[in-house]
Amino acid sequence: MSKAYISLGANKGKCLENIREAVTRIQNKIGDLIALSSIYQTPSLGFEGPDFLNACIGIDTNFNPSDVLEKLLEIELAMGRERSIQIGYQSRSIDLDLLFYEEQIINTSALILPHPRIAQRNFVLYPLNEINPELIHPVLQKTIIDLLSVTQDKSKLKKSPLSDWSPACFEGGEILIFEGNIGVGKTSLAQKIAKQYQVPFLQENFKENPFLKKFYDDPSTYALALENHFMEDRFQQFQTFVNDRVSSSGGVADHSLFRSLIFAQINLSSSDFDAFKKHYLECFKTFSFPQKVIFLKHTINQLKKNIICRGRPYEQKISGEYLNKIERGYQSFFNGESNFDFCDIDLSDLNFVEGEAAYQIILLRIKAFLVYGKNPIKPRH
Ligand code: PH2
Ligand code: MG
Ligand code: MG
Repeated sequence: MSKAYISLGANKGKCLENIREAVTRIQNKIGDLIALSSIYQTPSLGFEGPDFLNACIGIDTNFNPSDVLEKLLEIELAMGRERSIQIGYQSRSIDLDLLFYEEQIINTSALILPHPRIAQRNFVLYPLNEINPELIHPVLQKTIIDLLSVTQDKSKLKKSPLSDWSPACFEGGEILIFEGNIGVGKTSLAQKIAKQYQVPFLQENFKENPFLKKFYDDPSTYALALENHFMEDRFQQFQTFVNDRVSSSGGVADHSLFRSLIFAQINLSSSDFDAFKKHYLECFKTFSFPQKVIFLKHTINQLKKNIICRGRPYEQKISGEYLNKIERGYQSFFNGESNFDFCDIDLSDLNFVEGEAAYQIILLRIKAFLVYGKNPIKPRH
């Protein structure tokens, strides 16, 4: 897999739709989306014409640079890009430029890499800086953020008011769910995202489960009561949350309904689990809702640290072995799942609580997933 960065621009026709469609086509034909900038409204540079909308994306691809270029041109053509023999730039319905392909430097008549005018163009530098400020230009040997600070381009960019790819997921009333192991950071991240997008937030009601403390003291005695209580509570909470939303706007939750299945399978005897699952499926038949799921991952060691750090006394007994079992439970659940969109985000080198940069990277991934969720984005490493 190689990393490539592409600039998208349009100043003719339905620009926003064209840019969105181009990203979908790139994702289907060239590679997985790993980062997606905001959309900027930019004055046309180098010729008289309407303002552009510009954005940049990062992808992981198995194609070589000239194949990527060829496919970008095919997409431009398929989307009705016209090139006239007129000299100089013309307005265009879509323009897709290959900016970088790993650190490759290429200089042929068909392809120049990196793209020769990156450093002179705010409409490229701004969105690139948003998705990877530390990316090094292999010819100029400067980072994007450094290029931005010295560029001669004085043009002013506005983050497009149409922008942020307006998460279609929320518009359509879907619930974005954060899932993952105990202590992975579901609540903190989900809360931050809900605030960012100003959508309602549903938080797990764990404090009111009277069996939780008892379960950690004596798992086998209290497992069934615990899991039943959680399941009923979760169905009830989700029902209220989904029904109460204003005009079916979306929402964010820090847990799922299926969390009950994953934990129950680990904690219950197999006969208890069979009955439990039957009950779950019956409830699920009468109540389900559109959802997108983000599966957060962390190392077991970090989970343990987080659990110590948040200091809930009854959780301090949780063993690495139990956390491992839960992690495997999630893995096998997602491996078998095809009923909803999900993507995983590995938080092991992304501390979003302390680092704003890490949070921004996570946000970009989530945005890409919300807009183009059909093919889950892959983690960078
Ligand atoms: N593309 C050009 C020339 N000028 N100006 C803006 N603002 N955005 C562009 O994408 C752009 C341009 C040539 O491809
Ligand atoms: Mg161009
Ligand atoms: Mg071009």
